[in-house]
Amino acid sequence: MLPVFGHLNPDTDAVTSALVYARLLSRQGVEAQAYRLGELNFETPFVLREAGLEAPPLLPVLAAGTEVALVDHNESAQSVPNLAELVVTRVVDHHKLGDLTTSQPPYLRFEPVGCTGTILLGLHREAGLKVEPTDARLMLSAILSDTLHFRSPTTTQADRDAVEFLAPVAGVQDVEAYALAMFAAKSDLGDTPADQLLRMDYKVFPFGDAAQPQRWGLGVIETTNPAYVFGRQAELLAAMDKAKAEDGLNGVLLSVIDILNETNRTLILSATEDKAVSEAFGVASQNQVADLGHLISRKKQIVPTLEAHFAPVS
Ligand SMILES: [Mn+2]
Repeated sequence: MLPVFGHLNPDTDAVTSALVYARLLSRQGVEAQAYRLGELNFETPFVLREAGLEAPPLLPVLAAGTEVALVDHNESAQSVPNLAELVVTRVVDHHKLGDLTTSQPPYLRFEPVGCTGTILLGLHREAGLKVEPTDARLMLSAILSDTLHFRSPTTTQADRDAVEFLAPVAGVQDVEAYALAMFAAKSDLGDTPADQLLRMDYKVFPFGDAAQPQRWGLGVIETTNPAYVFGRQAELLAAMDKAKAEDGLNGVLLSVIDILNETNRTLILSATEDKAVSEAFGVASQNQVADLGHLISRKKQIVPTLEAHFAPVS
């Protein structure tokens, strides 16, 4: 039974892509089982409930040599801690290639599209398999989630075409209303502890080179209610400080994305973060907040800019 899983601090795409890819593989004769690497955010339970599905189980500790399939990620810092001991046989992903190495020739499927769900739809077509309504809803939800319903600059025509195809198969008549319901569920954060809010959509990235290695934690809160998040600014800054120490990081940033207005205001923890952000983005912070304007994609805008900033000067 091939374990299939997405990244740590899973988002909707990480969870639904594991479910959809495991089912696709099973329909193609490769017995596979979906897992998740952590607790769900507030959006994914809504999606699973609408699809009539349970969350996949947490990934158990896997013995060295176990074959696995990765979806929606490929960097070891975002995966299971003992990834280096496992045998990665398949990756379906839409992120930049990181430090992945394998002991055998793997099946790799990377496409520069807005969502792993879009790639998975293509795999169904290539295999000549009819898309089941439940899988259609999962892929549709993931695309709406990852692209913020086409607001993100990561959106491609392939994502738009996929949504147009999937919505009727999934039985979703009003895509706009469904996307807004997903975003409302995601924004309903209640009294979730600040630590958990920080880690809900949080990834660690290596920057720089061997001579000056940097590890940064980059969190994102996508919300239709940014005022609520900024009401908890002090707690969130304390959580960032703690994460920085615990994970031995050089810096931590938390970007609060206003989904409906497509803006990014990023919390700045200390002088280190302030220096990096003002040099990399040309934006000075005020009261520990840097206004990054319409830079709402970590993948396409924040990470590449920081990567260039920390790149060794030759
Ligand atoms: Mn994704």
